[in-house]
Amino acid sequence: MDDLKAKYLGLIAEAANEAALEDLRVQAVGKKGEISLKMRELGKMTPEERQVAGPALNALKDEINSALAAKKAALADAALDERLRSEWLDVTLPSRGRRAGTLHPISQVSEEVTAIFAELGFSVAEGPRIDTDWYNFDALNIPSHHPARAEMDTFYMHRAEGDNRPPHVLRTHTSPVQIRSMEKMGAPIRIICPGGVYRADYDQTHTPMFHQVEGLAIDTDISMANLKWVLEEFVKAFFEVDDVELRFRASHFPFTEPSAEVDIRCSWEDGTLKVGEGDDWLEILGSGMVHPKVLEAGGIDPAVYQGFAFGMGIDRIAMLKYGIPDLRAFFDSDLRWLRHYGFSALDMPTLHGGLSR
Ligand code: 2NM
Repeated sequence: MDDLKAKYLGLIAEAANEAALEDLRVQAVGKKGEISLKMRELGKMTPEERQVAGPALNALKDEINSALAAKKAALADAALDERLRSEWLDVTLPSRGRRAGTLHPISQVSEEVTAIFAELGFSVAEGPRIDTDWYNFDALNIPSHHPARAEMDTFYMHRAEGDNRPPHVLRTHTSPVQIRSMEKMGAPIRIICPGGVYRADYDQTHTPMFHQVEGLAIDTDISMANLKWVLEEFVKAFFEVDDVELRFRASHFPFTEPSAEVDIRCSWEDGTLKVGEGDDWLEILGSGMVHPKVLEAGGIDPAVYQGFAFGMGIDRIAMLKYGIPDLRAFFDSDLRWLRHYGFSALDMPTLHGGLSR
């Protein structure tokens, strides 16, 4: 028994970890452990022998169990000490300087456009991105079988069987907001509607979601001349140049009559755009006089009121102004891209402060 005791107390003292300790426990006092087997031999002993061996074996078993427990606690302490040493962290250190987030170029340009048109007396109107096909199409003089509906690559919302609400679409332009605003505010009205729009189209120059800003001015004495002046003021302010030349090309939209696409005089040198000079023309927007049927759909009397409207792509004018080559990168959420093209959130664009600095 002295040999057993010396052997196991020695092995326990040297056990390197809990697993080794558990192996020793099984070896010594487990069901078929060395000491348990000895205890089974008690039955074969004479009562006198048993009276001596029994308590001695029990005492040995107890001693080994306490040695196991003590070593287990010591190992756990050592493991904790090691964790505290290796996982130590000085929480009083100053934190690593964090980089402030930046405004996405689309947000920046939306703010710039809003600031310019605010100065011209336009307020901002917003509306739902999911709307009925009446607001998105019919009210804009695009009836059911009009080819413009097919050309728009519209996303239709799924409708469950038996759902007899009118069909809903992801708005393909922000014009439904203008119809809603006419209904709500009546005439005279001067608004711009910036926001995301959706068309099922995806290639180098198209993403299925993009951003538009549309403008609308309705009063009793509005003409294309007012449109031309407003757009000139806008282009000068937006591109931060003193002079621009606009070219109106006759065009067609269902919601305006007459309609015009507007180009600005520009030059491209080494891939950089210069607005207001050169021999190239850059198409930036569509516009026209609001069709009488559209005024009527908005609840405005076309015999009394008339107005102009225009629409342009925010993503596109952002690319032009800030020299961003790839449209699809706008929506990748690539942090390096955002750092490169992002704007300080604290420098809100204002006309007097300089739009973009
Ligand atoms: C464009 C081109 C021409 C337009 C029309 C309207 C509304 F709702 F007032 F009739 N909003 N925007 C319009 C007109 C949009 O985008 C190329």
